[in-house]
Amino acid sequence: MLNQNHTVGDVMDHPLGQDILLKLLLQIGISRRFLGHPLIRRIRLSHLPRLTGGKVDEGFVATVLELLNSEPDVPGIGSGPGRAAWWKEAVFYQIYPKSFMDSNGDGVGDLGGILAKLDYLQNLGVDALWLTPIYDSPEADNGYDIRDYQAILSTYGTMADFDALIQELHRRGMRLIMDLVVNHTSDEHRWFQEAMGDPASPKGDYYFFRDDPNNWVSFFGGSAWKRIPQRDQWVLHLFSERQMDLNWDNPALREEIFRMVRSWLDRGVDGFRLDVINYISKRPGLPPGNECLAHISGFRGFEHYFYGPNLHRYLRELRRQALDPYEAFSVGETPGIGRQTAKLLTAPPRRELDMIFNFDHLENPGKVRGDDYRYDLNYYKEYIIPWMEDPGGVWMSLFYENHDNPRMISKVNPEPQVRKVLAKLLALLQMTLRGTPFVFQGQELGRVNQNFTSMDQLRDVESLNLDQTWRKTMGEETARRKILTGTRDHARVPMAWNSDRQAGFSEAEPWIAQDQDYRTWNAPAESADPDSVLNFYRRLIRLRRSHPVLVYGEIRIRFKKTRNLFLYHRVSPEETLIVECNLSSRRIRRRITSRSRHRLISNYPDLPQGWLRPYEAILWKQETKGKQ
Ligand code: TEU
Repeated sequence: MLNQNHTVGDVMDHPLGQDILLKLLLQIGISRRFLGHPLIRRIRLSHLPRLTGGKVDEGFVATVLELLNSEPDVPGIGSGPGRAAWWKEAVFYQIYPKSFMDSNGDGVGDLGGILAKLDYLQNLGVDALWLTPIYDSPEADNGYDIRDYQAILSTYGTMADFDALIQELHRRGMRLIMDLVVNHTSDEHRWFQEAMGDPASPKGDYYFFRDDPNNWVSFFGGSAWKRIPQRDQWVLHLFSERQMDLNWDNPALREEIFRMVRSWLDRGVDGFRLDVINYISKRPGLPPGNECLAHISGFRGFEHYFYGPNLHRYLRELRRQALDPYEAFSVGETPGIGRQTAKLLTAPPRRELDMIFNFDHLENPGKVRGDDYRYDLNYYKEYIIPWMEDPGGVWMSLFYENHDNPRMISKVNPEPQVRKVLAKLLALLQMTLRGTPFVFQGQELGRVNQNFTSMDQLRDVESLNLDQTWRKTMGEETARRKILTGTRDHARVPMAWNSDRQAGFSEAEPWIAQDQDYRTWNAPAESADPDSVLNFYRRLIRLRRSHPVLVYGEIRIRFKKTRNLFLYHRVSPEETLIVECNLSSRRIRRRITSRSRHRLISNYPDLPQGWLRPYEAILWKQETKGKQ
């Protein structure tokens, strides 16, 4: 048990402690090396409040100690790729159904649209699809507010359409994972309706009703509590006020969830992406959030649910009772989970999750979504190295984009002249690092952010709510700028299926409008151009399939400290491939030659000489002596 007399070094030696401290440093933009300093390591926790002038108070120390003492386990060792699995070999493709393809002319994408585009996806070479929620929902948060887990939202189609989609995917040797949103339901879910109407009913305890709210805040702005007059009480919602947090401590609720999960697996689903799954266990009593932590992290109360006391137990139950009997795959969306706790959540012997999504690489240290800056890819390299070198049983998910974030190209370098090489550099890294790539729709076309200029172009509940909250604290203009920069809607505009009006997405006015970029950057135009981003993805995905070393091979990173150069070997007894990249927009000196190497793919037409050009990226095959 750790206490006040232990030191910063002791906290760093604890898996959860290390993750928390590194996360906090990341948030304030201080290098992790700071915590390795012997003098810092020796500081006693009880001295922190005085030494930091109150920036870290006693409550902060007590909260961190409580968290640490709730996790007795330490990650195991072992760094190999583990057993073979389809989901390690697969390239996943994330579909945001609402914006993918509209087959019935109502301006909203649907299952029929996905079905109609399976040739495109198969041709791209992806193996598995992840669909964001398509369940029945009032769509307060585009489907992440589920009203009925057993039904399909009518604008997306019917259960028959869904069955047809699964069947057609399986016929093509492809797989489907669904989004499982079980941290919360819609306020229109019948459980919530029943709980609201009758506290004594079996569902009365399915949510967090309290006589008095605590100080936790919602991710979408404002308090995390909503007044429910029928019960003369308050109810907890970590997201919008129409997404009510489920009380996983209730065993009957867990049973219902597991049953529901099994019913989808019975239909043939191959696995799930589990929405904010690390939030499901809240600390009993829902204690108030610490102000110092809130100040650093931006979210008050987070420490009481991002790694709750029963998290491991509930994940194991879910796995044992629902996933394992079907050998179903799981990838958890886990904001705030670091490298050591990732091991505790995914190392195979622990039988919890197969993979997680960690988000620490999506912004540079000290930056948040909404900050207008240029993302330095050197940070991505720095971030990924320890995950690659000390996986501890973690199989990495490799991604830069999803439906919650602006486009990566725009973050790194929005200059149009580098767009294509940069898109290809990102693709090459994603397909050759060790882990499973998740491509977000449109990424394969090299899509970039929208030129949003006013709030009325946005549809996302997060953007609209934050606008209300932030304009009070930072003023209308600053709030607007931050939101237009970071809005999730950059990723949510319709796919670019052609250069016609509505981008070939729909016959009708789409539910969200987009700028004119699709007129040139669209699927058929790129399909016809051998040098396009789309064709680069196609070739890369095929290379990944024909070179298993890219999946199961060892990874050896070289020149780790050399800025702007990212160079690594993928090695197996059969072959060695080498990735050589320039992470910057300036030319850099090469450290290897092209001799005895055969170029498999690169983003410039000719071979490099002594220099790597802006964002140049090459995949080499090392020639073996006998074959020269
Ligand atoms: O996102 C959870 C999450 O923590 C963030 O990514 C969130 O979108 C936001 O950036 C917090 O500031 C998941 C889903 O991916 C997201 O679309 C949902 O809105 C959210 O959960 C609630 O279900």
